[in-house]
Amino acid sequence: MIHIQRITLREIHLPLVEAFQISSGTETTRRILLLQVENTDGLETWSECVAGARPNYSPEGIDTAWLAIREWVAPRVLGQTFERPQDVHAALNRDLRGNNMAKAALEMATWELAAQNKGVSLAQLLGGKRSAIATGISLGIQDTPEKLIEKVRAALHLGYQKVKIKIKPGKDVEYVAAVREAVDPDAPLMVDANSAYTLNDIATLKELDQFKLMMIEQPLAWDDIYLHASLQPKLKTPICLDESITSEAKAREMVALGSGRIVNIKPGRVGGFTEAIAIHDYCALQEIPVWCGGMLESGIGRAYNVALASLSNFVLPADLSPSARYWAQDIVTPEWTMNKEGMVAVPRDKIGMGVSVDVDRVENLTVRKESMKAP
Ligand code: OSB
Ligand code: MG
Repeated sequence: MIHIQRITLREIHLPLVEAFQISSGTETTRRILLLQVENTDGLETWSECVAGARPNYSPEGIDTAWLAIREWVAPRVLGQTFERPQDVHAALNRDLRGNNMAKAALEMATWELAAQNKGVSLAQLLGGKRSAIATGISLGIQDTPEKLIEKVRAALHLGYQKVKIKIKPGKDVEYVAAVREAVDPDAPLMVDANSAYTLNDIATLKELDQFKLMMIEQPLAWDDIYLHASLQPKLKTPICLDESITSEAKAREMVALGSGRIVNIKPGRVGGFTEAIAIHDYCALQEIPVWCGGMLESGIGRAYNVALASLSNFVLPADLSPSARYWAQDIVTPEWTMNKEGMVAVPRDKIGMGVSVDVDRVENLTVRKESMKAP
């Protein structure tokens, strides 16, 4: 039974090992919103709200998510009884629009509580069958093509099964051409534009076709489905939608219009696991491959992504780099690691998410804290 009595929000600051630049902004220190969620039966868990510091990826930021959780999300759940996490999802979506990352942070915590309650791993509760996840790296925009080549080579050497290169106008064809020239002609490369282009850029986007990219992620506007449908038939490279897929309904629009051929699923972006699984299942039926994206999560958010990526239609490598790629020290034990074949193990033999939170360290890193209790 899900019956939450207390939710504690905390903001921690974790410096990234290296700054991460995408077309819409740069992150150097991650401001992370964590939730500590206590059930009445003594079960307790942690979850992560994946919103960034600024609304340059989606309309949410950690400050708006904090407000949304305190004012609207938490009051719908605290002190109420739910049989299943899916019921929490339904309660959070009744007449409460958007705020998906705020909703997801709490909805996903209830899946973890349910896994602990049943004594199964989170992956098992979600219906995931994989025991390891093929992993890709996401490389931020670099100052020069030479620096990018160096990073791509290092990533391939570490065993990453996919290398995603962030692009923006002026840092696209030249950079990708240099990389393709420098690495194996079959090296698994893709690009992510984070909405930096418009239909006026078709010539540039078509030029990218020559580099045998696995896909181009979110070339056009962050909330667009319609214009991507006129772009996809003009490109050989499959379009993968990220920002635009905020629900199963959006995935249906993508398929109906032909706006893309691959979906990046981030549970935070879609309001949690219930919706993420619905998108996964729908895409499986439509033979649309999916993969699990990342939001520079700490080891807590990463645990939730690993569990989700164990589902069967997550057939392409996930943005699930190991802890050391992002942090000098993660906030979970054990830290997330990747083997030489580019695989991250799913902790299927542990109950729940499979890592424990270093609570003392989180306490030390906390810059802001607020608790909400059941009435
Ligand atoms: O578009 O996938 C994205 C990070 C922040 C915001 C958006 C994106 C990303 C990444 C990072 O690509 C992936 C990761 O967590 O390694
Ligand atoms: Mg993306």
